[in-house]
Parts: sequence; structure tokens; C-alpha cells
Amino acid sequence: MAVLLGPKALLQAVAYAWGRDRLTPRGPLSPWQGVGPPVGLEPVPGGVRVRFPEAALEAVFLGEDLLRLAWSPGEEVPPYPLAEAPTPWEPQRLEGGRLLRTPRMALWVGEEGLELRDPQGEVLRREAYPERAGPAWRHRVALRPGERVLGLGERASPLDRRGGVYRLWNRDPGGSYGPGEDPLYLSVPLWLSLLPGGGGYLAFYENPAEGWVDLQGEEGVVAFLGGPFRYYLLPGPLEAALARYLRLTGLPPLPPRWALGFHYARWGLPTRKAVEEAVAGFLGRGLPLRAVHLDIDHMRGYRVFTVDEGRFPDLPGMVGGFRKEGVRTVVILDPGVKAERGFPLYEEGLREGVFCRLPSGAVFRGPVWPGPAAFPDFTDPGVRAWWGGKLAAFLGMGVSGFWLDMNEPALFAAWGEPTFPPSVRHRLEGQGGDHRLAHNLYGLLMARAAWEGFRRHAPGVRPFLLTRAGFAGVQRYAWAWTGDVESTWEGLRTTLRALLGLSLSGVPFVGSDIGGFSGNPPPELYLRWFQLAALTPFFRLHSARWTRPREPWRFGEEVLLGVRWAMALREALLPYLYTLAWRAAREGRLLLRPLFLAGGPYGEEAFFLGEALLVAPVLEAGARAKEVPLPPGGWYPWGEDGLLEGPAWVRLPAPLDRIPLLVRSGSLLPLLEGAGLALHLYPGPEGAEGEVYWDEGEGEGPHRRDRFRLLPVPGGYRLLWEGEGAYPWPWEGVGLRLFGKRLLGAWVEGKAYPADAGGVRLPPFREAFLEVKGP
Ligand code: NBV
Repeated sequence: MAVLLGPKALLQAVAYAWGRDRLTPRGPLSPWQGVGPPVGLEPVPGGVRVRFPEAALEAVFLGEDLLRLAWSPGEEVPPYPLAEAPTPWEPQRLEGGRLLRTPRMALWVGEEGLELRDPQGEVLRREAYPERAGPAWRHRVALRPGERVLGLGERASPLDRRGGVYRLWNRDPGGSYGPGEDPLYLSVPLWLSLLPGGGGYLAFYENPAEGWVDLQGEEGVVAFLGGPFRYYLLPGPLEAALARYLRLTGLPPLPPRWALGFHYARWGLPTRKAVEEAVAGFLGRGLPLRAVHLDIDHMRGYRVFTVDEGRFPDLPGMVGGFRKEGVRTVVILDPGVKAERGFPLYEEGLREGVFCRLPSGAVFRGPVWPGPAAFPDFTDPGVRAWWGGKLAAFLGMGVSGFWLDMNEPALFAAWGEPTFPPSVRHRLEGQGGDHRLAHNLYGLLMARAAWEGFRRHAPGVRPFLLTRAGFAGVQRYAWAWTGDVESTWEGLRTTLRALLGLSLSGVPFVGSDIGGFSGNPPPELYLRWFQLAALTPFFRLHSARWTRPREPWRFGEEVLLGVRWAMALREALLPYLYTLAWRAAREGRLLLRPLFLAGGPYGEEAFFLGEALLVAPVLEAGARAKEVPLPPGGWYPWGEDGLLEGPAWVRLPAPLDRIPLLVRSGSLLPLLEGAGLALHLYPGPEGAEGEVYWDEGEGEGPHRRDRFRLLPVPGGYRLLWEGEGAYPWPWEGVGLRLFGKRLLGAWVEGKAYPADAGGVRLPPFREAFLEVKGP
């Protein structure tokens, strides 16, 4: 990557890599040794303590669906990933205390290992007792034929991880990556097992140390080079296990509504004028832009928290002007602080002792954008508060969000690991430790610092944070994007995998750089990427500074029309998406759901967005149709009356300007249509149901939740509307559109409302009768 920066940075990157190698202790791992068979067993609150000649295990239930297994000895790390301090839950004790059972799961403490069983006694997971090598731990987990292993965070590999080895270590691949690159920026030690019968379980290792998961053979090996060997087991169904995991590590907050709109970013917009021209380009063409991101170009010599007044005069004026047009501004923040005498932030950081240090006590410096930089130690609460305080100036300028980059942490190294040497010290809330333990936490804790600073300095405003790196728990603070993926069809397929993998690892708000980051997408790829991104939680166009301009009008009329359609679809879906966001925040429901999570077959070709939409993105050049495995049930092609029946493989038309999209029969979709809200009714044999969550879109004021139920009756349907919450219904009445049957008209309190081709608009009601015709 440093090559991209020129000779000076290259020299720095070489010097850094050489120096780092000198600082990095080398030597083989001591040999692995088993902990031996259990030699004693005694009850503890919620579970059991098992003694081994060389180790001990505490297995404690924290609920009927949550079991914690903690091995000692081990290196402790503060419980950063956790959002709750769970308390023991008493299981039933059988067979001399070796079988512990709850209504949802059971643990068997055997001679050679542990078994996790379902309430019927079926084994969900069998693991051998672990082995140790100094501070390192590893264990073997049996895998069945046909068992799939998913999760492990953001990966550029097939969703089913079997057959590969995956490193648990956040890493910047350096400006571009494609299929198979491992590891990437955001790893999560979360393993989901999908068993051949459809059941499964979740295992979450609460260990930030470097590790790997080897799934090449008939058993899986999970290893960590240090840290606590502590993990949680949760029985399936997988979606319920993920929701429980999200409560354990923290539900994502409800985002501001604007964040669900379209964002534009571009690295290499050197001046205020260039940014304003880009924004005007969207608005002038009626393209609904909701946020613009400022990449590192606005900084003075890449000094974080500065603005180059020459190139970006009166930033508050620019930000305020955008806001009037409905466009929010998001600013990038890198963790590296230019190590330069006279730079106030650096001087202050030195005075206050916020930077990471080497064992010698010297401040650690590594090359990044501004040249040699020092890095705040986010594992210290005082440093988090200090850093968070720096957001105040940008918030005061009207900035609405922050984009956290390079927080793996990444730096420029000519070879070897592009990150801190392992010996760099971290405070880890006072307990102290080195970078081996803190590395994977750095992005999480930078996000936490930004979150806490945002909350403190803009009270009542919902923070918007986007991060590249993270760990379990990062969903409490930030959305994530998939970084510098290449601009190829393979890159698009890789992106879909990375997005679904993140979602399956408990990071629900995710997105990618439309068109890929590092290259020039051909027009068709660009449009297909746009269509997919419009149906992922985070919808942003972004690209590297060495690429050709990428705005939707740069590819000709046909592409622009296609982009307009995708953007209009996104805008229309806003009430649906916002309701999904609220359900994620309230219950830990995922937005992106691979088909197998909800009764469909395993596959990577299609996914659900929420419960109602099945998205089948086109991932190949020239394709004008897409084969999709339909899960059981009825499926309406988007906006059409004809019904497809699953389970079946179907071939959906995929003209260049459309993404194949299906609606589950039985759904009721809330959509924006013009200035009003319309319910699109896609009835199944039992009618349909759906809901809308709405509020001011920002802040912490009142909200409302409206539930609709469509029930078949002779001659048509009854439609029931139940609203709750103090926020007034913001639209004039409600529009209705019926699919599958012809809507003749509606009746509310004895008054008739005839329908036309666009459906019917009704005043607010508690019950309406819909008169329909035909099959
Ligand atoms: O800040 C520049 C880029 C940014 O545009 C991109 O989105 C990040 O993933 N950043 C990486 C720094 C280095 C890119 C080679």
C-alpha cells in the first residue's frame, strides 16, 4: 500500500517493518499438552466446577439457553464485548451432577470431553477437553458429515466455512482485496453450526487474542495464542441463538433515519468546491442523496481532527448548506495522530499520556497517512474520554456522523504485519497487557470512544458511526462496511459473502462500496452493485482516489435510469427498513438473513431482507435471468400479481435495470409513495400482516407502532389497524394496493372509497372492508 503513497512513505514503511521485526519476540510455541481427564467435580451456583490435573473448568448456565464455559488458568481481559453481566441460572442436575439440564439444552461432562445436547438428548456438539501450550489454548470440536460452520465475522470466503482455515486477527489487506483474502478487518470469534436436519447451535469465544479456526478436516480446531479460554454455547434455532447473542453483546441502537438513505463518498475530492459540485450533481438530477462523507482529503496534511481552511474554507457553512438540502455530513477519523512537535493534538496527547507505548516507555510511532504517527490507547477509559471529546468541534460544525477508518489498527509496513508490534503496551482498564491481547479490541474501543463522545457532546442526538474494524459487541456503537474490495464481479460476489457473514456474526448494519473500492467497474457491474446495495442496510457509493469518477451520471443514460430505479426503490422502502432497524434494536432481529435461517436451503445466491423480501442479486456479467431456490410458501415477484410456489427452483427474469426481488405471500409492506404511506398487500391463504415503526427520525422523542392485519372474508378482506404510541400518524390517511386480486374499493364506517389502478387512499380507520374481484 505504501507504494501508492510515493517514495517517502515507502521508506518509512521499510524502516518500520525492519524495526518491528527487531522488536518482535520470536520462538516456537511450547508443545501442546492436554489438560487430562477430570479428577473432581463440584457444584457451583448455576453449574459445575470440574477439576483437571492441570486446569479447571467452570460451566455455568446464565439462562435456559445460555451456557458459559470458562477455563483456567488464563490471561484475563476486561469483558469489553459484553453488554450484560449475566447471572447464574439453576439447571436440573442428573447422573451425579455430570448432566446439567435446562428446558432448552443440556451439558454432559464426560471423561474425554463435553457434549452439548438438545432437550431430547440429541447431541448438538461434542468437544474434546482442551490442550494448552503456555498461554495458548486450543480444542477440537467434532463435525458431522453435512454440518456447516458459519460466522467468524467478515470473510472473503464461502459462507460455509468448512474446508478452510480462518485467522482471528483484524487486518487491513492494504488498498484492495478479492476472494479468499484472509483475515479481513473485522473478525468475530462466533461459530454457528448448522446441522443437516436444520438445527444447530452458536458458540461465541469471548477471547480477543489472536486465534484461528481450522475447518479443513473432519473436526474443527479452535485455537487462541493467549487470552481467556472462555466461551458461550447457545442452542438453535440459529436465529433465536443470534438474537440471544445480541442481547449478551449488546443490541444495536436505533439509527437516525437519514442513515438508511443513500450516502455518497469519494476519496480524492480535494476541495470544498469539488464536494459541493458532487452534491449538486445528485440534487440537480433529483437523485435522493441523504449523506455525504468527507474522506481524509479535508485534513491539513492528514492531521486528524483538523480541516485545511485553504481547501475547505468555512466547513460549518458547507455542512449547514448541505443540511438545508436534506444532506447530512459524515467525517472520517483515523486513529493515528501525526507525531510532530508543534501539532497541538500530538503535544496534548503527549502531555496527557494518551498514546500507546513500547515496553521501554517510549511512545510507539508507526507510519500512516500523515507520516510517523502516535496512537491513542483506547483500552484506557480516560483516553476514550479524551478522544471522544475531540468530536465536539465537528459536532459543533453540524457534522452528523463519523467514519472510523484504519482502526485494525493499520499502518504502513513494507512486509509482515501491517500493525503494531506485539510488544506495544496497552492499559486494558488498568490491568495492563500487550498488543497481542488488545489488537482485536482496538476498533471496537475506538468506536466506543466515538460513541461515548458523541453522546456526551450531542446529547439527545442519535449517533451515526461507521467503522472498518471491530470485534464482538461493535454493533452497540457502529455500522460496518466491507472496506477496500476490488471492482470486479468476483469482488461483488465476495462482498455479498462478507455482508452475510457479518450479519451472521451479529453485526446487522453493514454495507459495501458500490462498484468496489479499488478499480473501475464496467457499467453493468456498477449497476448490479447499486441494485444489491439498495437492498443492504448501509447504502453508499465510494471509491479510491486513483479510480475514475463514479457518480451515477458518468456511465450513460441507461445506467443512470437503472440507478434511479434502485434509488427510488430504496426511498420507497424506507418505512419497511426503518421498522426492521427498530426490530434489530429492540429484539436483535437481523436485517440480512440468508435463506437457511428461515427454512430455506443453504445457499449464497439469495437472502431475505427482513421477513418479507427475498433478494436475488445478479452477480454475473451478461446474466438476464437468475436461478433462485424458493423456500416453502408463496412468492410474489415484486409489484406483480402472479404467485410462485416454493419449495422450487425458479428462473427469475433479471433485465439490466431490475434486481430480482420477491415478496413473501402473507406480507404487508409499508412503503412511501409520494408524500404518503401506502400498504402493499400481498395476501396468502390467511391474509397478511405487517407493521410500521415511526418517529421523528432523530432524537429520543415519542414514537408510534402501527400493526395491520388483513383477514380474508367472503367478497374480500377485513383490514384491521391497531396503533400505539404518542407520536401522531404523520401521513394523510393511508394508501392501499392489493396484489394477486383486483381491488374494487374499500368501505370505512359505511362510506365507500372506489379504487383505481393505483389502489385506494383511506382516512385513518380501525377496520376497513376491502372489496375484491377475481381469483
Ligand atoms: O481514507 C482513504 C481510504 C478510504 O477511502 C477507504 O474507504 C478505507 O477503506 N482508506 C481506506 C485508507 C487507505 C486506502 C488505501
